[in-house]
Amino acid sequence: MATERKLTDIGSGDAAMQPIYSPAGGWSTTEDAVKLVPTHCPFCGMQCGMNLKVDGEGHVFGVEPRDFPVNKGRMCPKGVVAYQQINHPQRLTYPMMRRGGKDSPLERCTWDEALDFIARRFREIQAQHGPNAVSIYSGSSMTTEKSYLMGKFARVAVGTGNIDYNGRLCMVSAAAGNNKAFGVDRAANPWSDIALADAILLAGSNTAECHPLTMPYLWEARDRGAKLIVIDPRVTPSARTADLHLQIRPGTDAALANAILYEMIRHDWLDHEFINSRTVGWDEVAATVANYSPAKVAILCGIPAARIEQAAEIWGQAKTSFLGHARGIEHQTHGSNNVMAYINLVLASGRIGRPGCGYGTLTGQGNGQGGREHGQKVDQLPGQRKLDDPAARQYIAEVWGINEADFPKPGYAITDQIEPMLTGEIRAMLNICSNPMVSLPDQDAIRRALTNLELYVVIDFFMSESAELADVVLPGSVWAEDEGTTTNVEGRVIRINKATNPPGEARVDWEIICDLAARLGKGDKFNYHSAGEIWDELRVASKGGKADYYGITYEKIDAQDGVFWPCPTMESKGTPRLFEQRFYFPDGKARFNTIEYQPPAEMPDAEYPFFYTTGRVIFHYLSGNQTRRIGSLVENAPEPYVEMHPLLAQKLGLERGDIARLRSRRGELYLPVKVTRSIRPDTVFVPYHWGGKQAANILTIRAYDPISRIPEYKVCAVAIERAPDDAIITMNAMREIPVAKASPGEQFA
Ligand SMILES: Nc1nc2c(c(=O)[nH]1)N[C@H]1C(S)=C(S)[C@@H](COP(=O)(O)OP(=O)(O)OC[C@H]3O[C@@H](n4cnc5c(=O)[nH]c(N)nc54)[C@H](O)[C@@H]3O)O[C@H]1N2
Ligand SMILES: Nc1nc2c(c(=O)[nH]1)N[C@H]1C(S)=C(S)[C@@H](COP(=O)(O)OP(=O)(O)OC[C@H]3O[C@@H](n4cnc5c(=O)[nH]c(N)nc54)[C@H](O)[C@@H]3O)O[C@H]1N2
Ligand code: SF4
Ligand SMILES: [Mo]
Repeated sequence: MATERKLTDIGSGDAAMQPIYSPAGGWSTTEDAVKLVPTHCPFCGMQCGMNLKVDGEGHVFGVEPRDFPVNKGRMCPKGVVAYQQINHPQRLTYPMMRRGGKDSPLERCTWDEALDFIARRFREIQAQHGPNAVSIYSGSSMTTEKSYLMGKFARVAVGTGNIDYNGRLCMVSAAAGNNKAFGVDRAANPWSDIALADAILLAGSNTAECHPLTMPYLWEARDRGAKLIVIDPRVTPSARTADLHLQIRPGTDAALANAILYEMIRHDWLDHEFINSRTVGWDEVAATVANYSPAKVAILCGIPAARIEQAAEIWGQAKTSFLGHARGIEHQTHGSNNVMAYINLVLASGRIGRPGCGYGTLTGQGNGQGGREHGQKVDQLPGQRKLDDPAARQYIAEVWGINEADFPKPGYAITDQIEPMLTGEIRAMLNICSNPMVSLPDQDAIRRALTNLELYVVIDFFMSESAELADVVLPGSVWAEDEGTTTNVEGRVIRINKATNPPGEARVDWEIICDLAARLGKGDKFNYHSAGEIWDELRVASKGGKADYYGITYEKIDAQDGVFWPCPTMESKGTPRLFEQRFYFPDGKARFNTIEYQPPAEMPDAEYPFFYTTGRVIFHYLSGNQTRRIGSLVENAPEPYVEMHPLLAQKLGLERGDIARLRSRRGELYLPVKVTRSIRPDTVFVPYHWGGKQAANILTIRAYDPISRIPEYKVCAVAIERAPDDAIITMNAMREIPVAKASPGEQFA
C-alpha cells in the first residue's frame, strides 16, 4: 500500500532526485527512481504538453512543461499546479449513498451496494415512466474514449435518448455556426498559422486569461507587424495591448459584424474570385448588410462609427488573417447567429484554407473538441454523425451490435431537461464530469429540478455543490489516473498517459460505467479491458464520418506529436489545415448565412437598469471545484466580486471593497465591489467559479439559443445597490478569508 502524503510534502526533496526518463528508452523501473510521464494539462483547450513527475511509490509530486509543439515548454499558472489535485486530501475515496431516502445522510457504502442500487432504480423508473425518464449528463473534461463511451452507455446500456453533455453550455453555438457555414465543426487551422497572420480579430475572447498559451502566437504575429483587433465589453489583458479595441455593448455582435462587412463592400475589400467559386449565398448577405452602416449601428453597439470603419480597414486590407471567437459572442440567445455573422467576414475576405489564413473558435474545456464529436451530444452519433441520419444510425448500430430499431427515442439537450425534471417527465440522472449547481443558469430552478429527481447519481473525484444533492456519489478518476486521448483547440488529437492509480477505493471512470452497464444486462457490449480497446472501437465508429479518426492510433499520436483529424486511413498523417480544396457540403462550397441583429432575451429597463455579464479569471477553472482547492490559486482569487466602472460606482455611491447587492428577476447576490476603468459603465461583470450564495448563476437567465440551446450567460439585466448594513455584517461573517484580502481591485486594476 502506498503511504499517505500530505499536500505540504509534495515536491520536497524533488531537486535531489534525478529523472532518468528518456523519450526513446522509457524509464527505469527502479523503485526509488523518478519517472517523468509525458501528458497534457487537464484544463483549457490548448492542452499544453507537460511531464508529470512520479516518485518511486507512484505518487505524482510535480510537473514540468514539455517541449510540445503547442506550448513549446511554457505553461500558465493553472497548468503548473494542476497536479496538486491528484494527491489532494479532499479526494473522494469511497462510494456513498443515502440509505434512508432523500433526508438521510450520505453514508459510506460498497461499490456493489451502490451499483446494484443504481441499476435497480434505473430499471424501476424506466418501467414505470418510460425509457427516457433516465438522463445521462456527461462532460468534455474527460478523454474522448470516455465521452464516446457515455454516448454508447446511454443508448445501449440504459436505453435512453436523454444523453447530453456540459459542452451544451460551451461549444454548441460555435459548432452550430461552423456546421452551417463550413459543413463541419473544427478550427480551420493549426495554431502555427496564427503567427503568420497580418490581421487578427478576436471577438468575445479573454484570450490572455482563458487561453494563455495562445498569446505567444499573437506576439509572434505582431513581431512581424500584424494588427490585433479585440471585441469585448471589457478591456481584458489582450484588449489592453490590441491595436484596436471595440468595447462593444453586450449582445450586439451580429450588428457589428454586419457593419464591418458593410464597409468591406463599400471599399470593395472582397475576394470576388473566392466568393464566386467557393461559396454560396453571397447576394443575400450583401443585401442584408446594406442596412448596417457603421453610422447606424454605432449607437446600438456603443462604439464610435470611426472605430468600426477602422476595424474594417485593418481586416479588409490584410493579406493574411485569422479570426477567433469564444464564449463572449457564443453564450447568447443569438450565439449561433453571432458566429455565422463573424464567419461571413472570413468568407468575404477569401482568407481561409491557406497558410496564415484561417479561423477557429477557442475551444473551452480540455477536450472541448473531442468531447463534442463522438456521440455524447443528444442529437449526435460518433464521428460528428447526425442521430437523425438513417445511414448513420444503421452504421453505428452495426458497430455497437444492436438493431437500428432499438435506438431510443431522441431526448432533450441538458438545458431543455430542466423543465421535464421539474414536471417529473425525467426522474433520474447520472451526472459525470459536470457541476450544474454552479454552472447552469438560474440556480434556484436548477436546485429545484435536481432535488425533484427520484434518483440523482454523481461521479466525481471531489465533493461538488451538485454531489452534495446526490443520492449516490461515486469516486471517479482524475485525468492522470487513466490513459486516453483528447483533441485540442486546433483539432489535434493528443495522448493522455496514466501516471498513477486512483486513491483508496476510487476507480477509473470508464470501469465504473462498464460495471454499471453489466448490471443493466449489457455487459457483453461493454467488455473492455483498457482505454485502448475503447479507442479502437471509436476509431471504427468514426470511420466515414466527418470527424474521421480511423487512421489515428496511439502510436501515430506519439510519433507525430499529435494527429489532426480527419485521418481516414492508416497511411494518412492527418489534416492540419482544413478547407484547402473544399468545404464539407456535397458541392464543396462554404455557406454565407444571412444574419439580422436581434436583441438579447432580457434587456435593461427602469427596474433592472444594467447589463450583467459573466465569465472567467485566469486562476480558476469552470465551476471551480478543481481549482478552489489549490492554495496558490485561492490566494490569488479568493472570492467572486462585481467589476464596475468608476462612473457607475459613483452613481451608486459604492467604493472599492464595499458590498453591493445585485438583483435580477431570478435572485440576488452580495458581492464586494471592484472599481475599474476596464469595463463599460452600463455593464457589470462577475466571474462564475463559485457556488452557493456566491454563484454568479443565481442571477442569470434560462433563455437559450433556438439553434444551439446554449444559455445566455453573457447578457441579462440587473439592479445594483449598496447592500443593507445587516446583510454586510452577515456576508463578512460568512467570508472564509479576512476582509482585507478580499478587495481584488489591487491585483487586477
Ligand atoms: N482561466 C480559465 N481559463 C479557461 C476556463 C476557465 O474557467 N478559467 N475555461 C475554459 C472554458 S470551458 C472556456 S468555454 C473558455 C472561455 O473562454 P472565453 O470565452 O475567453 O472566456 P469568458 O470569460 O467566458 O468570456 C470571454 C469574454 O467575453 C466578453 N463578453 C461578454 N459579453 C460579450 C458580448 O456581448 N460580446 C463580446 N464580443 N464579448 C462579450 C467578456 O467580457 C469576456 O472577457 O476558457 C477556457 N479556459
Ligand atoms: N454564468 C456562467 N455560467 C457558465 C459559464 C459562464 O461563462 N458564465 N460558462 C459555461 C461553460 S463554457 C462551461 S464549459 C460550463 C462548465 O460547467 P461544469 O461542467 O459544471 O464545470 P466543471 O467545473 O468542469 O465540472 C466538472 C465536474 O466534474 C469533475 N471532473 C472533472 N474532470 C473529471 C473527470 O475526468 N472525471 C470525473 N468523474 N469527474 C471530473 C470536476 O471535479 C467538477 O466537479 O460552465 C458554464 N457556465
Ligand atoms: S494554457 Fe490551458 S492547457 Fe496550457 S497550462 Fe494553461 S490551462 Fe493548461
Ligand atoms: Mo466552456
